[in-house]
Amino acid sequence: MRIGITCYPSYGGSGVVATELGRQLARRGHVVHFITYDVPFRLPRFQENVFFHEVETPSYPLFKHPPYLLALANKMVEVARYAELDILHVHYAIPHATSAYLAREVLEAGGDRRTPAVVTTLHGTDITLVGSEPSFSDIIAFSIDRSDGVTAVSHALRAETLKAFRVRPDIRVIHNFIDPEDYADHDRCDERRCLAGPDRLVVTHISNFRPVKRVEVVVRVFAGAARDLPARLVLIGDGPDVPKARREAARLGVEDRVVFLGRQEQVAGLLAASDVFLLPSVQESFGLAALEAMAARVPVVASRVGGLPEVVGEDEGGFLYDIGDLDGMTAGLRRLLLDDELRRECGQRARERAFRLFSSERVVPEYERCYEEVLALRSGRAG
Ligand code: GMT
Repeated sequence: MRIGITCYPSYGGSGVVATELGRQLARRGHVVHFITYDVPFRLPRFQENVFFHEVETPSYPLFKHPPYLLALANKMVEVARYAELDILHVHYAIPHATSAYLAREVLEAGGDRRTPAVVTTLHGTDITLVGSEPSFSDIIAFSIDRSDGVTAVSHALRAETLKAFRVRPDIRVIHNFIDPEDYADHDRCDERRCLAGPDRLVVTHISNFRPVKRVEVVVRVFAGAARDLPARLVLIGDGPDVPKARREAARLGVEDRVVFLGRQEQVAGLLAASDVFLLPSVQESFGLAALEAMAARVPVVASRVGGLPEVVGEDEGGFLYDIGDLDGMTAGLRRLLLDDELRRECGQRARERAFRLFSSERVVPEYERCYEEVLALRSGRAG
């Protein structure tokens, strides 16, 4: 198939999933065209069957806000014609599904022989945070309904979407995935030495440091659990709440044991050099970072919210706690840090679960089936 993929190319789970999906599809013989405003951050320089088309948004003094939605729609039309796309797979309802709808309308109105089917994948923030914003809700619902196929990254997100919007119920759940090859056992001594420094244990957190991630809670739970232990907290990523995390570390007197690594493109090595992964978010439609940690044999301590129970499993890939239960979370982290055997067992179970339920080999064919079904439906309608 010839597949156009649009996502947010910046640091974030949805961009990672879209990029990895494109790479996997290309490996399986499909031709993939990324249509985004920048090269997706995990896209390597060159891969057979993978092409990149940059969306440029004109900025005239007249425009207070450059019209990205329109520039993207126009680029989608151009690429769909030139590459004869079968599928336009957009990650995020707004504005991507709206642009894709518009592009398809333009192609149909122009009498193009071939118009791509639009598949929209919901990742969460578009529904749980942005979707609750009344100024976007009508357009989100419309764009979901006008897609030829819709997927959500967890059952929890599907349920949340149907609760928040009056939209079609045929949203299929296709979980996010990891490629086990990226987590093959390597010698991680260098990363380990750098991360652990003089300490023995490494607790890791990865996010975009937005309020939904509760990075101050990450620091608080670490400080409570590891105050008297030879452990350090490694924070990976960047975002608006970095200063909050620094302040909390200073307030709790653990600033010399908290390391801010900033954005890192390849996290598999860093995760493999970690002992426990901490994710106390208030909302997480899936929690890709938790899955990546599990694949790297690292047990997860996280909130029991959104899609995290589907990913981590109760007591399988780690321990989950209700949002308000910070004492429980602190005790769970401490238990894992104190007990080497429990940590090893739990890490092993986490990896087995990640490989068993969320491997690319298992999940990517689900997207292929979804594409085939929407194409069959469209040609049925046309016939
Ligand atoms: O977590 C974020 O804030 C980033 C956001 C994104 O757009 O990349 O992540 C969302 O999509 C990821 C990939 O499907 C999920 O793993 C995250 O759980 C989801 N974030 C939230 O629901 C807050």
